[in-house]
Amino acid sequence: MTSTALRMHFHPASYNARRALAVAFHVEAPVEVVLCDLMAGAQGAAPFRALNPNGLVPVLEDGDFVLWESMAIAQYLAEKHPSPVWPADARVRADITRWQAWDLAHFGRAADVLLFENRLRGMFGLGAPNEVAVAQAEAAFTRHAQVLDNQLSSRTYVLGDTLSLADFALAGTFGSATYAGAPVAGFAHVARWYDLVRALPAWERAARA
Ligand SMILES: N[C@@H](CCC(=O)N[C@@H](CS)C(=O)NCC(=O)O)C(=O)O
Repeated sequence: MTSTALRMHFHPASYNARRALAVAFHVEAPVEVVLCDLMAGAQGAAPFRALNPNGLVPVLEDGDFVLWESMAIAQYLAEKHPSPVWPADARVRADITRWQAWDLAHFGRAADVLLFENRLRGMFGLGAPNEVAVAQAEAAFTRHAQVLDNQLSSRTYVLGDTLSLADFALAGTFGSATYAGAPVAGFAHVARWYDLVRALPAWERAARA
């Protein structure tokens, strides 16, 4: 195991970055947090674009290896620092990846629309929310949250009794959705689970970073 310090480009308002940093803390990766000042536009500057041409956080630097996309970062860190959140079993890994993919394709997408319409538009002077887009995203979010709530109705964590990268993935989105004013009420199992994940020392530490 290498002991080279990793660099995580991060912004405290980003739940995608929080998810990746929480995993880093949880698996005890030696990570240095580097602020990318999104409010000042640092993500658009050439040095950052050279790391991530998408201009988004998080980005992980491990020596000359540069990785963007929070789910990929989480898997990479957990692979390098073995722990129960990313066990070797192929089926468990596929199950985790399933939920990460579902988040990116469905759950998180609905939450992102609401984040843009309800929060970012106002923040950046982009006009009033598009009511049609909000209604569609709320309906999609509700449908997807129900899937998660059903999954958690008989499990402590998303996969079962054991915390995994799936929990970090989905808790990041749920946190962002809550901030975005998504219809998060009425999903009792999700609420119980989210409180559990938020109380993890690694999550709390990432939330304070
Ligand atoms: N799918 C990416 C999404 C990353 C992303 O959207 N990051 C946002 C913050 S949550 C960002 O950097 N936004 C800056 C911008 O849009 O200019 C991931 O999971 O890492």
